Amino acid sequence: MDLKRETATDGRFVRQANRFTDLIEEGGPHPPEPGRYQIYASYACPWAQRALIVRELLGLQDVIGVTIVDPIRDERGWRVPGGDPVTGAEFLSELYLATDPGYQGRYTVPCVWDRTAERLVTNDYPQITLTLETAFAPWHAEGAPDLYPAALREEIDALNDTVFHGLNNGVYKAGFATSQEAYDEAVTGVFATLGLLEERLSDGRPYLHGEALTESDVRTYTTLARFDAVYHAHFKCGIRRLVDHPALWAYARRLYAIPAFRDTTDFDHIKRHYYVTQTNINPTGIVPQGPDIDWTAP
Ligand SMILES: N[C@@H](CCC(=O)N[C@@H](CS)C(=O)NCC(=O)O)C(=O)O
Repeated sequence: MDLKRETATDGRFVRQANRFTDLIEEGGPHPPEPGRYQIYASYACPWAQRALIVRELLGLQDVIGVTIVDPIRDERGWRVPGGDPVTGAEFLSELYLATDPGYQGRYTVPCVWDRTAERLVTNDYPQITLTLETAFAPWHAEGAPDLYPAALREEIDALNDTVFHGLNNGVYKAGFATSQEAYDEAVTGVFATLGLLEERLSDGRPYLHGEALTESDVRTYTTLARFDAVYHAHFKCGIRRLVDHPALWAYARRLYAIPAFRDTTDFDHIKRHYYVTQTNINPTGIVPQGPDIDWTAP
């Protein structure tokens, strides 16, 4: 994994911008339609798992397809084992290059392919879940949760921003830092954010915004699910573990008990992907055993 382009001169990790940011929206070139869009995702990837969770929570499985890539990536990027039934692609790069032959960034999941236009619409991960929640509302299953209720959007956006910088991307900033200062700053931010969330949940509320499950819970969960298994050691986020935060750990297990969260959490893909693929920070590619954690404990 070559991160030169995403490393600042002071050793900080600076994530690349999302190249494809078209919207799926009524009246635009990519209108919402059942059967038209395919999501490419890895169970290993926290950004992609968000989309998998939301798709299942909203009951959109028959409306939007999913192709899961192999957790191990080599220099050719993500691979579709056996080839993609929708496009025939063997590598995700084929979809990026079919859409933009001059594309030079990383070929990332999640991304969404338009089967009618035969091009990528978006790899803009924060927008993908919001699109499923809003543009696809006419196809939500009966009784599906409203993950992005109009009355709470400002609060949700604000918390998502804190969680992104301090936690979702914070662990990457710690893991990919190439200077002590950059690492120290990032890891301090990660644990400050965990502390903040721990405190927020300590009043006994089941979810971050109260009684109702929202987009903020989805975004927080995918980092928590990887925390002790990967980020604690591999990304050097070692000050404390998730299980050392009683309210957060109970909250993470509460989410794991929901099928959409549990079904899309694959600890084997997660561990093999990070430890085998990110040889810049784990040159031997050895996948550690453990930790022995019971996510199903009551
Ligand atoms: N699209 C975003 C976030 C998605 C992302 O980073 N996905 C990772 C997996 S967690 C990926 O696909 N990486 C491919 C690569 O590094 O070649 C980005 O470009 O930073």
